[in-house]
Amino acid sequence: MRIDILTLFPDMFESAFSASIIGRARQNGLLDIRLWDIRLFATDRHKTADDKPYGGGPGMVMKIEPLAACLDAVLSEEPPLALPVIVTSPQGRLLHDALVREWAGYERLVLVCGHYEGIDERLHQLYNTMEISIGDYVLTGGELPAMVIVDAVSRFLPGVLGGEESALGDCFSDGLLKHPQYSRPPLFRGLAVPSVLLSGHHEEIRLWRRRQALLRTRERRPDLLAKAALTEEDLRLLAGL
Ligand code: 4FL
Repeated sequence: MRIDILTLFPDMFESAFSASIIGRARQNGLLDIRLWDIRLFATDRHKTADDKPYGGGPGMVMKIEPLAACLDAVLSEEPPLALPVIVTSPQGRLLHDALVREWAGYERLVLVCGHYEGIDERLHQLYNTMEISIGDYVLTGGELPAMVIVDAVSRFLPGVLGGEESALGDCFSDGLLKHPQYSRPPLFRGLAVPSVLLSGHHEEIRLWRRRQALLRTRERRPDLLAKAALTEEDLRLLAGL
């Protein structure tokens, strides 16, 4: 998959995209990430990328000309409006699992990292944009949200995760949070690993884990539990039978 990222701070992406699973995916040619410095498309002497908002008010607005020039370069080989342009913004729709999976099926993604008080609204009139928020908090810019999107999408590309790391057994594949995990040693600072996990009884372990996942989801994310397709067994486990 090719992912074009338009940003005022291309340096921020270097380590996030070089390490670990994303770094490996790029080296293996599964991910082709192209960073575009919006400022290089400004034509004035000072390479201005932001300006005061019309109508007054605090902060600055991302200017349309450098951004549009940069997007035109990115989309130059595409029929106009064909590719959706994802724009990170606290005003966007919330990112969720279904969207991430859908995007993983595309050949290309285009991401614009929002900054300042916002982007000149004409961006959305000129291009097929989709504003996306990664959560209800404000950041210093849209670069971290863009990295979050790249990371989440990449996990669903064939070959990116090794067999050990498969995306299928993960949280949200069945709509529940994961059960607690333990590893060696069996006793640490007086805290023992639940004995069922050491018992070797596979069916008991499966039931214990499923019950823990259900209880945890009910406690922390009742919204997820309400949406999950629960079996008769799940209902019995939740009731503590
Ligand atoms: C974008 C926050 C997406 C959350 C500042 C600029 C943001 C953000 N999700 N904060 N962009």
